[in-house]
Amino acid sequence: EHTIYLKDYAPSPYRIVSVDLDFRIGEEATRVRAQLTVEPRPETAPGTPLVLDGEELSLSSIAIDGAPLMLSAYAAGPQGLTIVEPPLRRFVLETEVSLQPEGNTKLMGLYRSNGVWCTQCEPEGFRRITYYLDRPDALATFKVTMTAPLALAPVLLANGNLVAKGDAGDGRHFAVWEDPFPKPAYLFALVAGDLGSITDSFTTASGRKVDLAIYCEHGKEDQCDWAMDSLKRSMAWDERRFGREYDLDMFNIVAVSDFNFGAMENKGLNIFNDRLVFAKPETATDANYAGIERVIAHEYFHNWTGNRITCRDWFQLCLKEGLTVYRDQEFSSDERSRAVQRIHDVQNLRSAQFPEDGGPLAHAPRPDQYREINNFYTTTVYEKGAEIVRMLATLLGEADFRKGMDLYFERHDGEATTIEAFLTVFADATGVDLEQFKTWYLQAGTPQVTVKDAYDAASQTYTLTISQKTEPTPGQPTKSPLVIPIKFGLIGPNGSPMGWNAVTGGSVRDDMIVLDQESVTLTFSGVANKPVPSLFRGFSAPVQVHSDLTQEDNLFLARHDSDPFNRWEALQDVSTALMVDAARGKAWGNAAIEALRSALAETLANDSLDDAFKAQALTIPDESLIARAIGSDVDPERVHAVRSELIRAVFAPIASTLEAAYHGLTSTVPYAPDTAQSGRRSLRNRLLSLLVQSSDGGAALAAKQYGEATNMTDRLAALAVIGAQWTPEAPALLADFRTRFAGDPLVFDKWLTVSASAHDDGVIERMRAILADPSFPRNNPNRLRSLVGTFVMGNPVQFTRADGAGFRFVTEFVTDVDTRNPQVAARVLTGFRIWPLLEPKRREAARSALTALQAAGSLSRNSADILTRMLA
Ligand code: HT7
Ligand code: ZN
Repeated sequence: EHTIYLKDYAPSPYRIVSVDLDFRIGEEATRVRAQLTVEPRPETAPGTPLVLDGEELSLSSIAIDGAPLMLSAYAAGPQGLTIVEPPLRRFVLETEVSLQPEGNTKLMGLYRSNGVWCTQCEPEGFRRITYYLDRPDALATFKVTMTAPLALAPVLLANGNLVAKGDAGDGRHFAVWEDPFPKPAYLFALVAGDLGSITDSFTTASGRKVDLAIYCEHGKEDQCDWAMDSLKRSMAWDERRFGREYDLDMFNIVAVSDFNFGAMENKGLNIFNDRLVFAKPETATDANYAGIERVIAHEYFHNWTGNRITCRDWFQLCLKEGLTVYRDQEFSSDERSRAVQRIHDVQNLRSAQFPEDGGPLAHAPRPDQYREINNFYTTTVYEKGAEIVRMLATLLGEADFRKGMDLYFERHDGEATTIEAFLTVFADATGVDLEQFKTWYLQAGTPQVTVKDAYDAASQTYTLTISQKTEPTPGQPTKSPLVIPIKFGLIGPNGSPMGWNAVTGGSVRDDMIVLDQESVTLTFSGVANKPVPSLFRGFSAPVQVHSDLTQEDNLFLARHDSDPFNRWEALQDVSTALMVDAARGKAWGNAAIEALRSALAETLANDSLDDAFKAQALTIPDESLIARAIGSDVDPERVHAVRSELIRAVFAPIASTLEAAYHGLTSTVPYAPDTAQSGRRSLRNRLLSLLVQSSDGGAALAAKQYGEATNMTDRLAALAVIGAQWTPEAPALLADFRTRFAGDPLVFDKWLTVSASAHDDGVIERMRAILADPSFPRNNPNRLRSLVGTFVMGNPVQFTRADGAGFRFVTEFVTDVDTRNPQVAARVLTGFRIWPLLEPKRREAARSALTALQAAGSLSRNSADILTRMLA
């Protein structure tokens, strides 16, 4: 297969200055007439062909400056259109093509979802709409005319501002949209359909009024208020925190049911997966509300980081995605609790990105080659990309980071640019050399940081030896040292922070060590007592730390660290160490369990901690984290058993305390998705989950909560824990849930998620039956991912069954779905990335399922690329 390399980047010899598109929608075929104003670059040699991208298009006419082209003047093929010898001056290329949105199950380009015509163009969907330079460095202004039957599509939307509309005869109407901001084709969007809406407005800091609207299927308007509220808060936050105002007169959001991703930041017309718009207390959980808020913010923030300043090529994807995730994380931190948000983001990084970075699909945040760009919308590009920006902010400090961002917006507005240019603005704004820091973008793998310490009472010196090493990853056998910011503090025996007189041996600035070599030994003088070090406060770098801290040290940190993240982390480390030991056959002692139990009970009773933090502190690390801590020859069934045993050992003796706390958190106030209420519910539901897993009465309590719940957060929490444990109550509750919310597809997704999470041996047969039901919507990404995506990522015990049944179920699913929606198939396939870590029998079963899939041949480029890398 064809590989694309960063080193081959070259601008196109022709520029498209402006685009005039005319869509006729709602006829047998959709017809697209495009007038592209094209000019050669000054250096373009005469006779250089113009090569436009195009896929699955049927060309019906072609002309230059109004004159039809002879057959010999152009060539139209499956990949695009070549104009053999274009004029060496500005000219207008006019093409007309027809498309079949109704048959477009890939959901890229123009397709029809639930009766609504809509588009998805990132990264390479525009070429499925018309012949074009479908690359992010081709910026042009767009004018879009749409004509459609009024009855089928009373709403006609595109990017920018509405400039004209009217009657088009024969029961049809038209609308004309103009976007004054030059943009790449991947930000193009249109929507045509019969939609309801809610409207509002926002007045910018400079006093401009922006009309806001959210469009959705009729009858769901009342579920869009939270999204609108989130949008207005996002707009205000970007002004406050980054000085960024919105730039058009209107901002529209459309919710659609069939969407391959979460949402899309098309200029002035964001299109959303409806699961990230709709919310009402009876059907959406607190996590759904938080997710909507985050993604609405994320897409809105792209207007500056992505749209006004875009990527030169797709290798630079994390220029917009890493930076925008950093911005949405900061927004959530400012709107909610910073510590809780940080814990949440790190949990996600560890359970999704670390496995990617340590497995066969590892790649640099800025890769230098790809076969299928759709496979690089990864947690490495997004979440590790955000961590890199966060480290930059940590290293530079808030004020200098902001100076750099201001310069970025000033210098690169209106451009398609690179990671190098992004780093250069910070170097220029602050004078800091970021050459070595850039390695974070170029190198794959999670750095392993080892810490050793020693205290010499006689000389009152304390030494910290810190080393880094990154293991080889596919295609990168050797690694160089990274710049690693280590926020830290030393804690004295009484739990208070300790100072020192001087440090030698490395770079320490205030509360930050900067590790930029393979190893340093720092010597702190004037340290009165042996301290306990608190390192990587706030998770200041995306690394895995190996320290010689004892369980006692960690329990000490859990009580005394002033950094809430590290207090949480210390408790996680204590329980992880116990489970890793047990999985390796080393039984835990009573004293160790008691010590953990009392630390957790103390946390629960501590009035100075907020509920959401307590909920996270009482979370036992998930099975994927334990598996990674074990490192090789993992038996997920054993991991599951050890985790369940630890939960029982720690919590069964204090079940009555947990139950009392659970009842104490009961609330009768009307539901609101705010921080305090959702924190309270998360703690109460955490306690419920622990009770179900550790006490006899737990399941009955959960069944009661399920029946009495007045909101989805509480109802689903109860159902999820019963479903996962597959207690005797499970089948009846699942059946009730399905009928109670029949007709709500987003609640059906929750039912599918719970169904796919069951640990019992019957789960695969039940999933097969669900998929075989003729009424199952087999082309809807949300439904497919809720069932099979959850199974692959969230049910390791059954997915990695030693008899291979889980693996085979998934490869059969991939074979089927791949023919209709390769993006969904390829993403599900990435769940196999854990296979090299498994014990030999399971590893062999996985390998055999993957090789059988490969042998069957005829996979899409998306799935074939994942499979090839998985088996390399
Ligand atoms: N920038 C958007 C990415 C996206 C996407 C990628 C591939 C296929 C479909 C897609 N839909 C949206 C979303 C974002 O990161 O904001
Ligand atoms: Zn994004």
